[in-house]
Amino acid sequence: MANKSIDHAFTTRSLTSAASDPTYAGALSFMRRKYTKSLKGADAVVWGIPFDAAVSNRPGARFGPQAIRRAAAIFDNDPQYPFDRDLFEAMAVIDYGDCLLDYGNHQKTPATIEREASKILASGAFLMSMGGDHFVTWPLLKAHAAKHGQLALVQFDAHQDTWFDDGKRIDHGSFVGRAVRDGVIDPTRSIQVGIRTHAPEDCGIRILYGYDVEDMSATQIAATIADHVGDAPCYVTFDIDCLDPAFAPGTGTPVAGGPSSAKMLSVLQKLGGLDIKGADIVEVAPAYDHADITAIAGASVAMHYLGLLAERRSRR
Ligand SMILES: [Mn+2]
Repeated sequence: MANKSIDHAFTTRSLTSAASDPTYAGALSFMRRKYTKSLKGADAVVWGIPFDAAVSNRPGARFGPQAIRRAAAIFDNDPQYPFDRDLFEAMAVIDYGDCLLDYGNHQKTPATIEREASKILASGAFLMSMGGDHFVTWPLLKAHAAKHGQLALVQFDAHQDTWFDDGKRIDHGSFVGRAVRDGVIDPTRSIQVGIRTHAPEDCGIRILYGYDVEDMSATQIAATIADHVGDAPCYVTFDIDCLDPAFAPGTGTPVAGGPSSAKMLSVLQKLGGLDIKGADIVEVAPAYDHADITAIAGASVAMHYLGLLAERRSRR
């Protein structure tokens, strides 16, 4: 048992290098990153946003960050597949904990998330957020656009999230339309992947529907995304309900006929050419999960974001 340690999340002094906690024990943080509210020296920040008051169907995504952190314990200190590297060898990643929200005052929620996200982004670190329902992406997009300008949105989702919006609603199904109308995202460079519902409007965003995704290979899907987004600064949001309920039962609004986790993780791995400015994973609701299927898929999406970031940094 050489070089073994435990509780890396609070015992480590370094923000880099893989942890060696046993996968079945030790303090949980995302991939055992150091838990800290200090942004100093962080290249990337993992942050939980435990909010699910905007759902149209089943609640429970407020437990998403906890479930994803726990599932992330499966990533031990071996090089992470498919990146074949210690993601933290040269990249300092912290777990910033969660966003504190007033569960009795939801109208304050978007401003709180935006303010806290802006604080993190001001440090220069990459922000990878864990929802929460999909409403949380709205204030996250605003914070990222304030720093980087108008963004292309790459959205993995069963739903377009362009339903009715009056600019004030706290609704997980309308943030995309709002982001288009407010100029936060450029619809002509944005793309939605895995859509299996029809909203009243597409807002000019390119859609790859669920059955298109079924017919296409991961390589074709990734190439279509890369062609459409081009060199625009982009934000990637992954609603876990993009996956078929067979691969992600633990979510609020499941829709049959979706892709596998293998296919979509493979797509993510191939997006290294994009100029990704921020990313999130949302809608993991562990109360409806079985054997951590959904939480593991969500943790894997998050790990892939960090893998792409580690690859990008090594290319510099
Ligand atoms: Mn969604």
